Amino acid sequence: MKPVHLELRDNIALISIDSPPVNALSHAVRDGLMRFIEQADADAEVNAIAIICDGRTFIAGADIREFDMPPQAPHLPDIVDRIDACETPVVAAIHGTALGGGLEVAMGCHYRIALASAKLGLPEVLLGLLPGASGTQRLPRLVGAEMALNMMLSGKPIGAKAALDAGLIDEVVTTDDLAGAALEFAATAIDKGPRHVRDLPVAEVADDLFEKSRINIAKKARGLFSPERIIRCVELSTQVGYDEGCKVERELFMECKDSPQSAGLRHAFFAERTVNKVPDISKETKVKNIDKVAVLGAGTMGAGIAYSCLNAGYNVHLLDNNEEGLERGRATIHKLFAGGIARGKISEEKKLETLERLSLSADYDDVSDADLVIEAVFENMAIKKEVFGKLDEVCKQGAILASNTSTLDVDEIAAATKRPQDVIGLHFFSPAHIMRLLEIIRGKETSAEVIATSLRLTKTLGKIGVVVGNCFGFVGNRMLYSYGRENQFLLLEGAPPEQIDKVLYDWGMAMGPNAVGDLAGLDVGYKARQERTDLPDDPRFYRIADMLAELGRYGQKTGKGMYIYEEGSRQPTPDPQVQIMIDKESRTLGIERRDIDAEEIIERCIYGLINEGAKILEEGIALRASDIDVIWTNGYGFPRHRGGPMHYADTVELAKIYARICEFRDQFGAEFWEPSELLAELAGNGGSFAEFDKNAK
Ligand code: 3H9
Repeated sequence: MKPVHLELRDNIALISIDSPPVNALSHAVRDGLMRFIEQADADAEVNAIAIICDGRTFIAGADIREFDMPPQAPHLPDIVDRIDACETPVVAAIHGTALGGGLEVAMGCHYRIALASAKLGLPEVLLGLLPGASGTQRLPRLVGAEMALNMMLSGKPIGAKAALDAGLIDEVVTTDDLAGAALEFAATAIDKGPRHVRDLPVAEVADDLFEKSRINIAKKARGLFSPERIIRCVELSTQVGYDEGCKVERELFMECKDSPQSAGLRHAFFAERTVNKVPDISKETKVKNIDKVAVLGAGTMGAGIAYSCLNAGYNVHLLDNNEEGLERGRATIHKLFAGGIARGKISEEKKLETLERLSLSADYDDVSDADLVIEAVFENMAIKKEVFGKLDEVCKQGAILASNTSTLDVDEIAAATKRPQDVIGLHFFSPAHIMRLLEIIRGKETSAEVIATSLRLTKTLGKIGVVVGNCFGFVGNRMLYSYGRENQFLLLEGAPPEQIDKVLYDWGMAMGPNAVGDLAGLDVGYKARQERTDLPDDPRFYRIADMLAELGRYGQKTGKGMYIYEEGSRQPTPDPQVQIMIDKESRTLGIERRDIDAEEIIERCIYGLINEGAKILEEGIALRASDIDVIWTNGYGFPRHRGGPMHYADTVELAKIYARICEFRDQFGAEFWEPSELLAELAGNGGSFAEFDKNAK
């Protein structure tokens, strides 16, 4: 079926686009749109044209999947200009989201109307792009350069009311009948005639607008390629004519589109949508109804999870084993609400209304009617088993019993109950109300219904859930061990903590590993390592982290860890005492210290991650390489513009990575650097993780 239709209603041409799921501007849509615009404009019977979309949304942008293929005419900029050039007035009728190329089509129209619920934006920056179909030249003409810059640099859409106030649209439609409103508006536009956005002047701007903007993005959009180019285009819109501005926009758009950053960000976009595809879960899989959620353990994590569930609309019961714990949990939740209010995310009334859905107690009987229980007690197997044994006794049949374990064996926890099919791991990341990632760990016996319900839960919480298999540390924390291990070895071999942190931060990580350790608390990793019996018997393994923890230097919370922190500050300052300690330990262990360059730091830490990621894939713990990427970009501060560790590996080439890992094995030992068999195989036949994913589908 053709995705674009034309119908004549009382001398008004109604062009409708029907290309599910989001009416993206694929070649077929562009072709149909161009043809019908030309046909309608040439038709003497047609007095006005309205463009409208079927389905859930107006055009959500260019078809991102086509960016990897050679461009095919008609090109979007030409379509937008052709719409603008119509002698017959053209109206865009918007519902859902008009994004990117979709908003550019709308701005090519002479008028725009939108339902009150509609959202309009230019989110190209989130894909490493800039608006490439005259958006950088049109938006400033409609809303002014400053607001246009804000919209393009943040990528955030605005609502219909704000769009009306700013001059981006001409009317907010108050009925549900958008097509009717479009025809009505088009009839009134016949007398007004076309209003060409390209001919509008750009209002005067403050002298320092662009300079300030550049300073701002240097901090906020560290290392990103497209934001500076967006500024350049918008600045041009204030300096040169429309055609000249569009010419430069086109050149810069192509540069962005062909950049590795945009490829990485596009990969991240699709990877986050692919995680929902789990082989044995389909739309037909039954989903349990969740109304009451019980959270066990009122520590920071438990309270954060409770807060997220409350905000998602669930009834929440927070359980702890004593009054003191409950008081602490209650105080944390109130603090989180206060933060939300201060940031304007929630009102005082809404807070009070939401808190009515919260109850707290120390009595297990109060969770007996919960549909979902999330256990967030200490990361200790004996305690978890005791808790799950109790839950098995009190909880109603069919309730989901979830553990927020970050490392432990979910099957062993499930074995403490007589209903392993209802037990699952839901690994939240800290702070739970902010971090979007949730690892969903399926045990051997976890039912499809419980997994499908957990996926639904993550959506309701506004998070991204990735289904993974059961092994120590699952995907994220298991890989973190290799990354952290190399960091620790590098310290002993001669790289100071601040050098390692700077190199990895400059490479794009949100923070360096040593600063992260201090933030998370060095005692946390220490305790986890103490619990394990399977760690390598190598005195260098996490040696410095262990020594610091044993000295009570836990990081930010004690004012000292790998770094020192001034009272009330989170700013790490290198501590000469720590360097003396590391130097001494290197000597004790007989390790010769040397100068280590940035390349080696990056390769050791990142290739360590990739090798472990490949082993995880090979063992079937992750379904796809792209799932691993979603976990690392959303849970561990891996630079999104590099797509994730596995996508990054593809960009370097697997053969090169494999060869380097073999060198590391020969230099540092097979215990830590045995190459993954899958990596060896893919490297050997010129393969990639992207192909592996395609074949796995
Ligand atoms: C652009 O326009 C460049 C121009 O300036 C210049 C060009 C010359 N293309 O997110 P969902 C798929 S750049 C192809 O789950 P929601 C998506 O993969 C573009 N496919 O739904 C998924 O597929 P599947 C600027 C797309 O309701 C399905 O649609 N525009 C596109 O939560 C549903 O998506 C953007 O950046 C696309 N453009 O959210 C908008 N968009 O079912 C990007 C979606 O197979 N899109 N798909 O997994 C979005 O932000 C959200 O998808 C949207 C809907 C808000 C629209």
